[in-house]
Amino acid sequence: MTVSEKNNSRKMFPALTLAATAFTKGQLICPEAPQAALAGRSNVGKSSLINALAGRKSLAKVSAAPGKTRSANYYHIGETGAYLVDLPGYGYARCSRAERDRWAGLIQEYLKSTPGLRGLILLLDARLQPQKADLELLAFAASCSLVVLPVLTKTDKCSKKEAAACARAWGTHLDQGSLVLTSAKDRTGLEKVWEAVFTLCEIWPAAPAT
Ligand SMILES: Nc1nc2c(ncn2[C@@H]2O[C@H](COP(=O)(O)OP(=O)(O)OP(=O)(O)O)[C@@H](O)[C@H]2O)c(=O)[nH]1
Ligand SMILES: [Mg+2]
Repeated sequence: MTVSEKNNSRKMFPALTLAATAFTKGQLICPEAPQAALAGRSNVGKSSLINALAGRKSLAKVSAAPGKTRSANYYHIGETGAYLVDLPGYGYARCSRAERDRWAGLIQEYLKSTPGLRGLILLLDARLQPQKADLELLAFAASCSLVVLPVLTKTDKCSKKEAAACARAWGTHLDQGSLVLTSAKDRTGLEKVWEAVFTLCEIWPAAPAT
């Protein structure tokens, strides 16, 4: 992508602002409001993708150590009334059993009890074969009849060949054609993710003035 393409793509992105943080099921908000949520294993790059989508460095907290996001974080999408929601990661083996159960309970409750949820953006590491925890979440999403948008992350860290092999491996579990390849680092694929969010939430937000 050229510098001018990067600048143009930034201009079309709406602002994201933190609206609410839910550590417990009782703190989940706005179940009826249109929203799309980012889910994926710990460390896959959910919060980094939120920052890249917002064009901000530290809107969402990012860490090289897994288990950084411990709450469901709701972000306003511009002034549309719709939300983008950053969920805690799952499958992080090194935190306590109680903590893992709490996060899984929060994610499942959010997915089950949010009628406004228009789609789940499922983040998958472009360098890895499908993992058990990913397949479990995919099955859970199917049991809730959720639309899933699969997104490969960290494509800057692998070759095109590796990312294509990962996409093929996912082809037996989901519609390979709908996979979006992204990198929060070099800003690949962000327009496609935003377009999918706009379509899912049926919004066409005004871009912030630059
Ligand atoms: N090279 C590269 N690194 C990335 C990318 N996305 C995320 N990372 C790195 O991966 C690590 C984890 O990123 P996070 O965004 O915190 O991951 P997360 O999925 O929100 O993690 P939890 O909150 O623990 O569930 C950080 O060190 C990021 O800098 C990417 O596209 N490219
Ligand atoms: Mg996070």
